[in-house]
Amino acid sequence: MLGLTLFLVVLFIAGVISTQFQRSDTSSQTSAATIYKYNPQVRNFTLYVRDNVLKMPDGKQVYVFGYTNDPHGHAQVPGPTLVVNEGDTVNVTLINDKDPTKSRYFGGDGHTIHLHGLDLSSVYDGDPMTAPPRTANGDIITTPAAEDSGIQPIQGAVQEGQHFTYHFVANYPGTYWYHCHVDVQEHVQMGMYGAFVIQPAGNSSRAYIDTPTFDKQYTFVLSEMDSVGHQIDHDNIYNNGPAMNWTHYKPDYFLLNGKAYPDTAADSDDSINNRRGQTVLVRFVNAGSRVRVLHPDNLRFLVIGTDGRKLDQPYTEDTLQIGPAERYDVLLHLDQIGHFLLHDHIEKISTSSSPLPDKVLTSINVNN
Ligand SMILES: [Cu+2]
Repeated sequence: MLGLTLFLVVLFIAGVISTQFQRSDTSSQTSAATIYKYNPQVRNFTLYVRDNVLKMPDGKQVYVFGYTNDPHGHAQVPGPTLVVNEGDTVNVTLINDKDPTKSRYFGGDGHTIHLHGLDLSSVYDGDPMTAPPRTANGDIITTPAAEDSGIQPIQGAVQEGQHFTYHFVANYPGTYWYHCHVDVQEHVQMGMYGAFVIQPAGNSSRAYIDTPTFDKQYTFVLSEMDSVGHQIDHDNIYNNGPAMNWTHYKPDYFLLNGKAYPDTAADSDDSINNRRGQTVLVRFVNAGSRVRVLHPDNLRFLVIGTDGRKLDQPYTEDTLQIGPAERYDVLLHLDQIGHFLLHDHIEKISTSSSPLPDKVLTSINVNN
C-alpha cells in the first residue's frame, strides 16, 4: 500500500513538473514574439581613410592604410565593426578628406566602401566601375536634364575632397564585411576592410531569431599581410619607387583582428575568456586572400550561419574551412575547463618570424 501511494505521489509530481515545462515553453514563445516588436532606428556611421604602422610581436613594423571612425586618429585594421539591428536604416558616409594614397608624386587613388553580401544597387555598391554619375555633394544624377543644367558629373572613386553616403535598409541578420573597391588587391591588402553585423531585431543574445542564445559574442576578422609588399607600396607612393606587383603577394603575417599571436591572446576582444557552461558566438570573417582551416583544441564549432544567412540545418565541425570573403557564424559551447588554442591547419600559415611554425591564432580560456 505504501509502495502504491509513493508511486502515485511521484506520478503527481512528474505531472506538475511537466505542466510547468509546457507553460514555461509557451511563455518563452510569447516573450520571443514580444521582443520581436522592435522599432527600427536610423543608424549613421562616418568613416575616414588614414594610414598607420602596425607593430608585430617580433617588433617588425608594417605600413598600412585603412578606415577609421576617428578623424583625428590613425587607420584601424580592421576598420570599426559596424553593428545594426535588422530593419534599421543605415547610412555609411565615407569622407575622403586626407587620402593616404596621395603624395607629391601621385594624385591619390580615391576610395569607396563595398558592403559585401548586402546586395545593394550599383548606386551604393561601391564599385567605381559601375557607380552612376553623381554631383560633388554625392547626389546621384538620375536624369539627363540634370547633366544638361551645367552640373559636372563625378564618376568612379570618392577622391580626396569628396564624400559619399552609402544608404540601405538592413534586411537580413547575419555577418557581412566591407572593403574598398578601388585597386582592390592593393587597397584591401593594405588594410581597407572591416566587419558589418546585423543582429536580429530586438534580440542581441542570438545570431538569428531562433538559434540558441549565447553569453558573449566575438567578431574575428582574419587577414594576412606581406610585410615586404607593404613597404614597396609605401615607397611607391611616397618615394616614387617601383610599384608593388601584387601577383607576387607572399604573406608573412597571419592576423586575427589585425594582430598576430601572442598579441591576440592579450586582448579580451581577440581571445575567448569565459566560464565553463557558457556559449559564445564567433563571427568569422575572412578578409584575406588565403583559405583558412581553423581548429579549436578540444572543442567543436556548431555552424549556424554563413555569408549573412541562417543555415536551415546547423552542423557540428571541429575543423572549419573559410575561403576568402566568406563569413561563418559558429557557436562554441565551453564544456570543459582549460586553456585551448585556436589553430590554422594549413602548413604555410605561420608567421615567418616566429621561432616555430605553431600556426596559432589566439587562445581560448575556460574558467570555473
Ligand atoms: Cu581604397
